[in-house]
Order: sequence, then structure tokens, then C-alpha cells
Amino acid sequence: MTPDQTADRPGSTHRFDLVVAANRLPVDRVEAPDGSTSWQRSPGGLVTAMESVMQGRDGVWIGWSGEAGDAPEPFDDSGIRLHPVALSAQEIQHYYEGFSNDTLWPIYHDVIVPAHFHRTWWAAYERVNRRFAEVIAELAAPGATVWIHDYQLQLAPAYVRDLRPDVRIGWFDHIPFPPVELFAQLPWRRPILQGLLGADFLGFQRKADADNFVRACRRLLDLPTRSGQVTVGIGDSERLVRAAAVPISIDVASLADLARTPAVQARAREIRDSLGNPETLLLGVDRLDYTKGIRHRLKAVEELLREGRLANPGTVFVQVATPSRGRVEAYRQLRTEIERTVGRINGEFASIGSVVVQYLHQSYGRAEMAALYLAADVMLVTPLRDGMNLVAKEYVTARVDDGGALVLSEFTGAWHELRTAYVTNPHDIDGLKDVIVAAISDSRQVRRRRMRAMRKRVADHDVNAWAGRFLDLLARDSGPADGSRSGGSTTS
Ligand code: GDG
Repeated sequence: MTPDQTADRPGSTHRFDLVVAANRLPVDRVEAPDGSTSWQRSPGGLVTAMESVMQGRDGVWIGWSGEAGDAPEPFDDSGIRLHPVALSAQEIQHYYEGFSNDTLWPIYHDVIVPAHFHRTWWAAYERVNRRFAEVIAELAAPGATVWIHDYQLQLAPAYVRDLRPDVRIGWFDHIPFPPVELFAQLPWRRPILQGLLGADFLGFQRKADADNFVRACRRLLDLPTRSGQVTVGIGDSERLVRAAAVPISIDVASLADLARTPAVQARAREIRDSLGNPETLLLGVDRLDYTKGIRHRLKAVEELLREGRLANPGTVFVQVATPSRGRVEAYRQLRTEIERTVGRINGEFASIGSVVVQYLHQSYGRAEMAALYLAADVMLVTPLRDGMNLVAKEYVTARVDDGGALVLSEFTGAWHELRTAYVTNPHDIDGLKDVIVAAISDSRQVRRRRMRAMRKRVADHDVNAWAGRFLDLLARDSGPADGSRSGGSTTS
């Protein structure tokens, strides 16, 4: 979409009933061969979910465009008003790559790699959160609903409340919320909690994440808490902040429809053909991130090959590792390590014309992803820690044939819903190997039964249900702080 399509949109004085704020806008600027540029929708269920709730509701989405420097003018895309927020090149380094991805991300994912603390990064994080809050305050209609997303914007709820006490503020955490023992390492632990407590309602992927947040408020701020709620302020300014699990999902209908198209079905067969029609096609699809357990997965496959429990020819492991955060050192190191391991495995076990590990450091379109899901006999989702993991939900949804098998780490949010997956602790390499073998060798009936149960669960809890539930919980009256009326529900 281009900015000129905003011509018939409300002018700059228009205020919106629903204001969504996320670090990124749901679009990327793409350049055509002739040098002209346009905006393209980023893939992902969040955009679809927001589209369905925003289109009927006079909504605006506030976020960074993905490029350094001045923000483009606000514009429309698929009926959603998009309002870019500017980030300088240094703010991208300090607020985004630094504080968000090299301080918070490791702390919130069990410190799988060490977190780095820099006061200059924190200053940028505060500044950018304040900038987002100012735009939110400017664009929100009286009494509007404000929905802020994720760990990059934890201070914005309190800043918005200061500027606009009339609006209702929700925040959703896409990643885990860490146990207080890890969270307490953050030099800025108190202002972060105070920032979040500006919200009326906080949504998390799992009940354990909501509980971790509430416990941190009790331990680090000394606030009165009970299950799923924190009391802030005193006297007339006393209010309840509610915290509950609202697990995110995917756009089930559109992915299942895509997987049923003849083109995608044919492409799935073509993928298998081009790999030499292996007996077993294993698949991994992840952003190249140390939280995803790609190294553990490769180690398990390597050992299975060495032990002869998997054989080449006969087995192919396709690992799509989408490029991610390549300017953060821990991600560069991980990439080097993974590529070295893939080379070693292929060096030892491949033969001319048949690699064992097909490693693809690339991004693919939705149709290609659906075809890969349909082609795979076993999907390996083995994160060491993951808020939800949408790939697991996408895989089962794409299996419109009830085929395939899902190996799923117990450290994902998805495991709390997909209980008939082949569960694994990815740190236990021997256990992971046994689970992979079981997923390959169980009878067709057993695998289909497991797959059907997971497909039903995801179909009954799609992304629209998620967005609807979040907004319902946000809209609910908190009730008096003495707890005589209950706040939001907490589910696992
Ligand atoms: C965070 C949390 C939580 C990946 N490669 C391609 C591609 N993808 C898509 C997948 C999936 C999405 O990206 C990745 O989502 P995940 O949930 O697996 O992981 P994160 O990016 O870490 O997301 C996570 C999520 O937020 C939502 O709350 O589940 O726990 O970490 O949709 O399909 N899509 C396309 N081409 C690719 O190459 N089209």
C-alpha cells in the first residue's frame, strides 16, 4: 500500500477507539527492480487477528517501520491505519538490538546466553517507550482501548496512564515472563514492573508467566497480591492490575485452506521427490535463535545417524533457519556453530547426490511453508524456552491429512495445549533421540490419533478467539481492590 491511499482517511486530528502499539508495524518496505518501493504485509497471525478486530472498530496500529531515521507519514493498509514511530540508527542499536534483544531477551529466556547490561541501552529504552506512549496518548479517543504488545514496550503502559488516565490499557507478553530469581538480576527491575503496572490487564502465554509477574511485584515492590492480581496505589487512587494466561494462536482457517490447495499439495510431493523420496523427512522451522534448540536437535540427529538408528539414504532433515538479529553477537556465534555442525554431519554421513541435513538460512513464502509442513513426516520443535511457538500450531493445522508427527519441547507454551505431541526435554539428548525414533516408528493409527487431537485443540482456539478473549478480559471491570469481586480468570 502507498501513502497516497490515505487521501480519504480521517485527518491528523482524528482519534481512534482502538489503539494497538507494537515494536514493529505489520508491514515491510520492499523495493521493486525498477527502484520503486511499496509496503508489503509481514507474514503472521498477529496481523490477521488484529485486522479482524481493528477493521470493525476504528483502529490504529503504532509501530516502527523497520528503517532508521524519520518516520514515514501515517498510511492505510488493508483497512488498518498505520502510524510509524521514528527510531534513529543509534536507538535501533541501543533500544532494539541492545536492551530488547541482548538484555531482556536472554533474561526472559532462562539466560541461555549471558545478558548484557548497559545504562546507555536502558536510557534509549526509556526514551523510545516514552515516544510510543506520547503517540498513543495523542491518537487515543476519549475512553479508548489501548493494546500494547511485548517486551520492547514494558514502560509504555505507565507512561500512557500518566498522560491519559481515561483510557483502558492492556499489555500482552509474547515471550515468557521469567521467575523472580532471574528477573531480579535486572538493574532496572523496579521501573520495569512499575511500567507494566500502568496497565489494567496483562496477558501472558501461560499461567506460570502470569504467576511469575505477580510474584515479582510482591517480592520486589512489596505490593499486596493474590492469584492473578496486584493492588497498586492507596486510598482513592487504589486500583487492581489483573494478570492472566491468554495463549496466542494462529489463523487456522486460512492456513488449512492454503494446505488444501492443489498447488500446495503438489509442491509437497515435489519437495519429497527432489529430496529423493526419503523414508523419513524430518523438519525444523525456526528463526535462527539460541532459544529454539537447533543445536540440540542437530546433535540428536547426528548421534542417531552414528548409531545407525537413522540411515542415509532413507533420512533427510530439512532445517529452515530464518535469518534473525544478525547484528547481535550471540546470534552470529550461533549461526557459525550451526553451520559448522551441519557441515560436519553432511561431511560424515552424506553421499554424492544425497545430503542428510538440508540447511536453509532463508525466508520462504506462506505457501512454501505449508508445503514443507505437509511434506514432513516428523516436525521437530525443540526450544529450550519459548513463549508459545506458533510453528507447532501451524504444523498441526497444515496437516489436513491428519498425517505427520510433532516432537515438542516441554519448555514451550504450545506444550501446555498440545498434550498429545511427542513431548521431549531437549537438554536430555538421549531422551530426545528416543522420542524422535518413537515419532517415526509408532503405528499410523497412533500418530493419526495424536495428530487429530492437536488439530482439534488449535481449531477450537484460533487467533480470533485469542484476540477476542484478550479484549474481553481487558474490558472487564476490575472490581474493588478488596477482592470482593473477582478479576480476570487464570487458565493454564
Ligand atoms: C515470538 C515468541 C510466540 C518463520 N520463518 C518463516 C516464517 N516464519 C514464521 C512462522 C511463525 C513465526 O514466523 C515464528 O513464530 P514463533 O512462535 O515460532 O516464534 P518467535 O518469532 O520467536 O515469536 C513465540 C510468538 O512471538 C507469538 O506470540 O509464539 O514464543 O518467541 O508464524 O511460520 N514465515 C514465513 N517464511 C519464513 O521463512 N512466511
